[in-house]
Amino acid sequence: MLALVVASVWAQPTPVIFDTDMGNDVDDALALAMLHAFESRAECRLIAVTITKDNPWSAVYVDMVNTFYGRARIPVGVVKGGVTPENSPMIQAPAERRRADGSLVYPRRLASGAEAPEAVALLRRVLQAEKDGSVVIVQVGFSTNLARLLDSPADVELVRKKVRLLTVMAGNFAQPKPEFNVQKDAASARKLFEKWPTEIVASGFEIGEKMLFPASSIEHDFGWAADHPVVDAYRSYKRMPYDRPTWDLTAVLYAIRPEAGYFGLSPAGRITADAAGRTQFRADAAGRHRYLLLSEGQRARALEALILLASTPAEKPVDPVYK
Ligand SMILES: [Ca+2]
Repeated sequence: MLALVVASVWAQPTPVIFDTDMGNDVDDALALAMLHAFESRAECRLIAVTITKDNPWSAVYVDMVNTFYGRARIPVGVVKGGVTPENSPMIQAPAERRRADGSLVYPRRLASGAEAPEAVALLRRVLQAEKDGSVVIVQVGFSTNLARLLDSPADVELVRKKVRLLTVMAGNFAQPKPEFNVQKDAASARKLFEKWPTEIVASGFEIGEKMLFPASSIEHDFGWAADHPVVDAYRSYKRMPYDRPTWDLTAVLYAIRPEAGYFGLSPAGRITADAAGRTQFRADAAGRHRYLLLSEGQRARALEALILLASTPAEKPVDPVYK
């Protein structure tokens, strides 16, 4: 009983920044839904979303999802001169949906990503406002924004002071193959692993690949909303039904519940990346990097948590269905 009281006094919601290439794969959308579930449970506080896909629909879609979950106040920052500018139906189709009367199915603040602030300035501003050693950053796209934050010594100092942990979905620690998030902006990924001043935990390609988000969950677990922007994204990304690896979701789960035993951890070491987008890990007791491990015994429990969190009803859904 005493332990419960103490826990409730001390368990402050983790301030989180979500840095995403929203639009390139549907796991980013499910990962953002998980963060909203964690915020509803007072386990996290989403202080900003920053985007590394240089497409105007990315910020619009993120803002739509935040608004859908009742959190339109969350600032969204965008990359300038970033990679993967191509359009993507998973973000554009839900953003363009309208009702018979012409109104948007998913209202939002931003009409275009062009209205959003630049990501690095936003990162600086939100970090300055938080307590020292408190912020967790989850990077599930390219390293463009975070690498740019390392360009000024004052910002490196700011990161060192404010950030407790950076989790990244990046790399492959099972096979020496290029991984998309590293490959698309390898210069920034290399800089991040070389210079980022806090602990980094990486969820490699091989972790999310072992746990597939099931199409059946999309079809059955989101019935609490007549229209759901994440369901629409999933249906627009590929032809249903399909199961999809949970890459970005795993980085969120570890970031918010690092002590829950969903995953194992490698020894401490140093991650490096080459120009082709391959990562390498060298164990080193003085290193600040680790990567996630997943045993057969951990797999079912972790996947169930990902599904339950991604499909958790909004506190005040925009368009609730009471059946
Ligand atoms: Ca991603």
